[in-house]
Amino acid sequence: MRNPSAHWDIFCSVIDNFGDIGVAWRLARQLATEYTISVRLWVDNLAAFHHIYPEINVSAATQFLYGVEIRQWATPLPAIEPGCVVIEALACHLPSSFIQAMAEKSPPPVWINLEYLSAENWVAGVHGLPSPHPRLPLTQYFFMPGYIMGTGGLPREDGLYRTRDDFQRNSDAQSRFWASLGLPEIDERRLRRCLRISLFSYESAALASLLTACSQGDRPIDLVVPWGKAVPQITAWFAAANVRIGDTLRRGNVQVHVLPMLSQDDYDRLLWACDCNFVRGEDSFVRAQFAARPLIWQAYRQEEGAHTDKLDAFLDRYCADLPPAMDHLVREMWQAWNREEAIGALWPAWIEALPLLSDHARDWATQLAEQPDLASNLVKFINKLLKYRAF
Ligand code: TRH
Repeated sequence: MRNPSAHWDIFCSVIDNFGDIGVAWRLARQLATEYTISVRLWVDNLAAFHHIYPEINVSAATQFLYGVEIRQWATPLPAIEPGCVVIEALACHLPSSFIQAMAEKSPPPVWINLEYLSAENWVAGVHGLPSPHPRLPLTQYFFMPGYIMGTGGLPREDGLYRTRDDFQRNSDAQSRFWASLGLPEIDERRLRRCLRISLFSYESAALASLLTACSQGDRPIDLVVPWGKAVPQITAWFAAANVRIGDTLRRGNVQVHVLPMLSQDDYDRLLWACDCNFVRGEDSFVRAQFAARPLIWQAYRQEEGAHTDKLDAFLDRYCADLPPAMDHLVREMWQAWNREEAIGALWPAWIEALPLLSDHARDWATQLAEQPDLASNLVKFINKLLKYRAF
């Protein structure tokens, strides 16, 4: 049965990197597959989309995937009738012709401003607030993702934890996954003590210290790196000439495997399969929390250091149940990584603490699942608005 609030428009402008499209695509796909809502997703950079979803045809003006109609957001936008819901994802700005068309539609669409994620306390106070348009008969509503009740929650599709647990319990599935990535065989001796760590980061002055610490540590470490911003610095640290996808670089106790950028679904599997994950931005950060494995987050740098407030706010929540020594270690490590300071002095303690940090990561993921997810909160919020408007 079709959902009565059928036909939603979601607009996504890729400001940089992959987080904007990563979040918008997850939401569009979940609304279409779990709520049978017909979604039209407007994207201004299909090349970025193709990186995280290789099925995307970068030159198609219209294409369908998982029941989502994906439209190239060209300028000017063709004259089209807005859907009954319009979502402006992550600070993108709707074309003024489209806003005009929204104002002329009767009744006007429910207009949602889907904001960035933050663990800060003010988020719950802003979530759901209306913001009337200064000239037109339109109201926009703030929808704030967040970690606590009273916020919009986190994007988490149905069955995610079941799929994760099945994978994490199945060593054959994990071996097949590693083989599918073309990782070289590890001899048994190395395998028993070896840790696998994924690395997704921005350029960082701290990267060299991570590589040095891994190379000098007691345990062999496989650092698995999807192609991206970290590669030039890794290349420089190894004094390698020309690093390519598929290469393996070795020094001391560290091996770096350079992978292609994976599809979003395979990237999830990578997070689930690793003993620890370095993540960044917004979406990989959330997925790493759902992976129930220890993580180190590099926040997306914002003007006037706004990202440090986000970092502190998250750490306050994440560390709340940790014993003091672990609390201290997690804070020190994350702060140093974000300040791009050398992390070598903290690394042995971090490796030592991985079993405890793993237990904590699982508890944290379980706690997150006690909250309704973002799509269900959004559908509820919009249905309420549509219902009141009908009277
Ligand atoms: O790529 P990011 O740094 O994205 C952003 C953007 O910079 C954005 O403008 C900013 O607003 C936001 O951060 C806070 O990091 P993020 O958010 O983790 O997005 C990465 C996406 O790429 C995520 O959906 C996971 C996906 N991904 C893959 O699909 N395959 C991969 O191999 C990797 C490493 C990531």
